Amino acid sequence: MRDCIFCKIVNKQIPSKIIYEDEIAVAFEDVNPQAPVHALIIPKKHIPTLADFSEEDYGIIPHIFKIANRIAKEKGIAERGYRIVNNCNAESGQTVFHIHFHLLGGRQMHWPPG
Ligand code: DGP
Repeated sequence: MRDCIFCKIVNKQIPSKIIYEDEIAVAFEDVNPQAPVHALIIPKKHIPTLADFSEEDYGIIPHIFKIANRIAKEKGIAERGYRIVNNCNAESGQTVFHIHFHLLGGRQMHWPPG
């Protein structure tokens, strides 16, 4: 999608620190990290939110989780613990409308989230 910032990252039209990439997904460092490890994992396909998934899109989810676990292991946080977050639509705090999963770790997390 032309005006989507994450599509521009996928298409290398704007720079990002890419950690992982395959034909389905890309993972890169969040520009405003909220933890020592803060990656965003996104499908290359432009889907605005989880609520916009069609039946054919659900296969992306296990793929994203597999990438998250791989990155967590590479970053040394798999045993300590990590959190995966998806914000869906305005009340959750979603600001970029290309679905993304936050992988956060490297510090003590709190519950409930704000
Ligand atoms: P959310 O609130 O769930 O929509 O999170 C959007 C995240 O995207 C937020 O943590 C900051 C990050 N972000 C926004 N623009 C950019 C960008 O241009 N590059 C990178 N690397 N991250 C971005």
